[in-house]
Amino acid sequence: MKAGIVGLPNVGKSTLFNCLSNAKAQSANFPFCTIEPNIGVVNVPDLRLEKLEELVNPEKVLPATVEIVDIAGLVKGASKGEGLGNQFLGNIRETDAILHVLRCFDNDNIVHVDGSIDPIRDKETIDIELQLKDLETVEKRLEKVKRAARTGDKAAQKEEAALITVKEGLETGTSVRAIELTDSVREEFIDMLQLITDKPVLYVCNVDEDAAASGNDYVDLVKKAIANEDAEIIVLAVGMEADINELETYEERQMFLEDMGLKEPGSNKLIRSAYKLLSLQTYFTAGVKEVRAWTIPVGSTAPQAAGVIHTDFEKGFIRAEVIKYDDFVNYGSETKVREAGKLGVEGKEYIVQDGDVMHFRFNV
Ligand SMILES: Nc1nc2c(ncn2[C@@H]2O[C@H](COP(=O)(O)OP(=O)(O)OP(=O)(O)O)[C@@H](O)[C@H]2O)c(=O)[nH]1
Ligand SMILES: [Mg+2]
Repeated sequence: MKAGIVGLPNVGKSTLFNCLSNAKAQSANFPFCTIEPNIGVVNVPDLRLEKLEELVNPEKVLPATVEIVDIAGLVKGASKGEGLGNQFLGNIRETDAILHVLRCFDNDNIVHVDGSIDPIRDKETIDIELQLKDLETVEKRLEKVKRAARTGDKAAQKEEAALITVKEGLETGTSVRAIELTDSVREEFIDMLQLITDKPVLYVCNVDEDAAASGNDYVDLVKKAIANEDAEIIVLAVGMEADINELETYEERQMFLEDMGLKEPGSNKLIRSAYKLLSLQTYFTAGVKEVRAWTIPVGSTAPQAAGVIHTDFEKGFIRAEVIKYDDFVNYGSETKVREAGKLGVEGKEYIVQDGDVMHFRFNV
């Protein structure tokens, strides 16, 4: 999974990047601090993986990962070449989700490019720039398709109609994800354009330390504004989280969190929300060589899940041996689960459940 961070300049995007990833991005109190995109890999935190490690004692443990891309801030007019952000929007075209950072904290010392704190206005500014960027993509495609449509090409005519619907939606300020299109039209003509406003979005309200646990008035406004959007929202004190991430030991970090009235680091919360937003879940493989977490869409069949490891596993799928995570932990080992008759043997139709410990049989 890959996620791109967007927002106005100086709202805390690179600070968020730093609290998620171990790669360090430069963050500073001036707009357009970031020019070249920062790319980092974040391990998906999962306590179950640690438990499996304890039980299996493998040579190595591989958590699921998420790739994060932090780009320059966007400003009004970005799509017309204002600021820096627009030229980097291409870097988030290939992501699966957008993390939209909104400044929800007061602080006269931290410059706001539009002079005041107003997350709703900021959100609109960004939405419009992203929509204009998509409009550019759609218009380019439309030019090509129009020619083919004029020659009587039926598929081109269908595509032309779809593109015109999207174009008109974007022109009236609607993000592509909210434009009414049938699933088949989306699949056939729209998905391949990788439009930015078609991607699922997670709003990250960046608040002060004292609002980390319970939010503030700005957050309430954002919640209201996005009530009709099919989006996720989380509240994070991004600056504080980045400080916590700097601490050396797990114990130190835990103590800091407790002092702030928080149970876990914001990065956990964020990744959980992103999984929910994208309807993703985790299954495990647990051998002595390697214990590993894999990411799959909710509803995946056993062969599809196997395909994430290797396409041969999917093509040559015979069956899957499945242990429920709780059984693995309660019985303590694969052998004991087997002896207790709790190991499931599943075929091609099996729908993998979150936390399943899987072993695939296949031939190539
Ligand atoms: N008080 C406070 N300051 C913050 C918070 N988050 C970020 N900052 C500060 O805001 C400034 C800008 O943060 P960055 O993360 O560099 O912002 P950015 O969105 O990446 O900015 P550009 O790269 O310029 O687009 C830095 O000085 C941060 O320390 C926060 O939650 N609270
Ligand atoms: Mg930055």
